[in-house]
Order: sequence, then C-alpha cells, then structure tokens
Amino acid sequence: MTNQIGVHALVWVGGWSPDEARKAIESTKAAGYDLIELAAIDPSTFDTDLTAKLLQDNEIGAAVSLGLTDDTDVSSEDPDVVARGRALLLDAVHLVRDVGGSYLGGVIYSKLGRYAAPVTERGRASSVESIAWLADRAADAGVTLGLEFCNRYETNVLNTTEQTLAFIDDVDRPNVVAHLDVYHMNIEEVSFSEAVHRAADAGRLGYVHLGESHRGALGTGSIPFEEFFTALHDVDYDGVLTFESFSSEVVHPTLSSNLAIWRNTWTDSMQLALNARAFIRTHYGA
Ligand code: FUD
Repeated sequence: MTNQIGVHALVWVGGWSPDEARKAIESTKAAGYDLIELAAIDPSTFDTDLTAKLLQDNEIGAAVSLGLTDDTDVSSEDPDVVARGRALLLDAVHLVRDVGGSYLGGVIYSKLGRYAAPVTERGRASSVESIAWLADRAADAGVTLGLEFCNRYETNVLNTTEQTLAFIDDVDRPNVVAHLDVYHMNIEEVSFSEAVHRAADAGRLGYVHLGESHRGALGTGSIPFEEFFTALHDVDYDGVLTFESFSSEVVHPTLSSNLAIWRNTWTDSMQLALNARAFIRTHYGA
C-alpha cells in the first residue's frame, strides 16, 4: 500500500508571499513529506505560477483546503452570500488545478466557525446544491472535493462521518469524498474504527488529517492512533495522510482565530514536522 504523506502549510507559514511559499515547500521536502496542503482561505491571493514551479522543482505534491466565512457561507439562506461562496470555491478549484493538484478539501460546505443555532433545512439544501454545482466544475478540472466534517464549535452542518456520508448521498456526485480528521473525530465520534469502516464501505473515504487532541505535537495527546491506523490498514486505505498542527507561533489572520489558536503548543516547525513524520513511519508504517 502506498500513501502520500502530507503536511499542512500552517506548520511552516501563516501567509503565501514568495518567500513564505519557498520556505514552506522546501521545508516540506526537507522534512521528508510528499505533499503540502495549502491553506487557501483566500485563493485569489496565491501566485499559482510560482507555487507550481516551486512544487515541481522540489517534487512535492499539493492539496488545497479552506474554510468559508460568514461572508461566503454556502449554507446561508442569503443568496448573495451563497453566490460569493460559490465564486470563492470555484477560484479554489482553479487554484488546485493550476498548481498541479487534484484535491480541494476542508470546510467548503459551511463557514468555519461557531454557529449559535442548528443549520436550517434551507441552509443545508443550499450547501448540498452548492457542492453538487462545484463538483461538476471540479470534475472538468480533474479535482476531487473532500468534505471535512468538524467539531460542533467549527460548523453546524457536518460533525460526524455518518452525517457526511448522508450529505454525500444527497450531493450524488462521484468526485465528492469524506475527509476524516482525527482531532474532530475525537470530539464527535463514538468509534474511530467504525467511522473509518463506514466511510470506506461507502466507497467515500478520501483524505485523512492527522492531528493531536490539543493540535500540538503528534503523539503527545490523547488520540487513539493505534486504533485509527489499524482501521486504515484494515480497509486498505491508499489515500493521503496529512499532518496538521497549529500553534500561536505561526499565525494566519483568519484561520488561526477561527480555530481558536491562542496557545503556543510548539515553537520549532522543523522539529515538529520531523517528529510527526517519524511518528507516522513508526506507528502507521509509511
Ligand atoms: C479546521 C481544520 C482544518 C481546516 C483547514 C483549512 O479545524 O481541521 O483542516 O479545514 O486547515 O486549511
């Protein structure tokens, strides 16, 4: 089984200036990863030519993730907000394609942040329709969409694997998958193992985020990695596993506050990334 092992850009940099892009992609290579996940909260700000060239020169793959905001929330009942969300998501699909990648994931179905009430029926329907609309355009660009369900403080639309699979059924497009992040699963799921099996049995297990319960160094929190990794092996998961970690050391103005990253869980990105890579090798075997 061959899995690509990725690292989230926020391990290295908070923005994507030419210097930051170079630092992030070269560090990804130096730390032994195959892929970098770009945090494209605002996809129009990326220099795609430069990014594509740096990726190519370093032989590193790219995935793109993002979380929508109040202003671009496709689960909103306001058609103008939904239209802005769709436009941003389409920009993100083009970004993935133009940097040579094939995966757009994250909280692309709602805002990434806390809601004060449950999603409405109209809001969920708008989200389903928007993802179906995007999936058709993504298919033309050779891009798969990953729905990353998140804990209750970061979305009210998808908090579990079960909800995500039901949503994917409603979307009814072949290029839409479930994106499992163990940090969120640790808060919301009954069983890590069952969640993996359900997503795999549905043929929709598409992408994995490895992060700790406190979002700091891998292997130092309370996530049951042995159970999770065993389940991935049981279902012959051959997709990407991306290490994701956040600290107040590396700040993205929107993402860090939406994720409530208020503490310094680490200071040395390279040490963190090397240790995580070693942890994945030792405990997962890739
Ligand atoms: C959010 C999360 C992230 C987020 C992505 C955006 O809690 O887990 O994966 O969607 O980082 O780039």
